[in-house]
Amino acid sequence: MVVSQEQLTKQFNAYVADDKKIEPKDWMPDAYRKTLVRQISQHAHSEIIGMLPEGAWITRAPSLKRKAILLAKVQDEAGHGLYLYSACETLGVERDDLVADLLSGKAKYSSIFNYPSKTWADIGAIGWLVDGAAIMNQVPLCRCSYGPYARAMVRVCKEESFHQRQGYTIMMELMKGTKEQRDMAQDALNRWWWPSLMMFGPSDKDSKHSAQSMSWNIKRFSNDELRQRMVDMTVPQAELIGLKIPDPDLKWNEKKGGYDFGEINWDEFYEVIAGNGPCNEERLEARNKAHDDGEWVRKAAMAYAEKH
Ligand code: FAQ
Repeated sequence: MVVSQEQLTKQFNAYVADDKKIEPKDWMPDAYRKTLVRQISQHAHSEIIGMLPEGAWITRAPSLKRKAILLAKVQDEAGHGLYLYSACETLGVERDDLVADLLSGKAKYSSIFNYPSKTWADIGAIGWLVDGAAIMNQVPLCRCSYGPYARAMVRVCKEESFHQRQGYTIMMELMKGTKEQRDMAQDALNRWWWPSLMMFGPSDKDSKHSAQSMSWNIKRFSNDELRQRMVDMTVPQAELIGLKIPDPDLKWNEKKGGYDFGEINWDEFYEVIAGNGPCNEERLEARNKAHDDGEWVRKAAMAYAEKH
């Protein structure tokens, strides 16, 4: 029986409306597939590039215990990248092509990873704020309409919640320390706060994909809704350990039951995603070098696979 395009579209829309999962072999509109490839591949690239700012501190972490914890965390991020590339491949794209787009600078990855990790406190701030923002954004993605992405997110979120606590305990310990350590923690918060809020993407009025992605149940909440939740969750955590959020406009708003906060520097955000952030060049260079250095491993793995 030949099923018309119209019937397929109707069936797809009914699935989405009933909150059922779309699976790789199901029919889906081209634009839905394209959106998923875009978002999942950017997400995968973010996990891989995201290993760099923290990886730089593994050898410098202040104790063997902290080195082991950080090593495990960075390794988790590599794993997240791999689940995400696999989820993306179920949509009919080749991982090699996705990686090539990352290495050439064509593909986007999260703006946040283009900022430098200058001190040990930055590792606390990254875990607390960056993984915190990642969880806020990714818990709703566990209910995304595309099955392989949703399922990958379940495990990723469990691991991210460990990461977030790991970062917060670093900040907590520093805040119990000397004045120098407390200043270091505050300085890290000052530098990572605004870039962490930028992770949620442009404000709703400028977000070109949100409306469509929400109607397909890929995204469940808008960029601004999730950003507001992040602020509301994080401010009490900062206060509890004596840190000050670097925002003079931050104020509790009784009526809305959340914080009002200052304007994000959108010029900075767009510069960073256009490739002109503080570390964009360095990140791509490091990733290209790792890829080139690993060529013999890929060749050996292919030769082994061909033999068996
Ligand atoms: N950075 O219309 P929208 C992590 C782009 S994982 C760079 O709002 P959308 C774990 C966007 O792609 C962090 N580009 O787009 C970890 C689009 O460009 P395009 C990554 C951004 O897709 C922790 C354009 O702007 N998480 O941190 C950013 O509806 C520690 C218009 O934007 C994910 O990827 C940005 N911040 O909403 C790892 C989560 N924001 O493609 C290591 C999944 C926007 O048209 C260490 N992704 N753009 O050229 C999402 O939820 C969504 O894709 C958003 C953006 C919310 C990021």
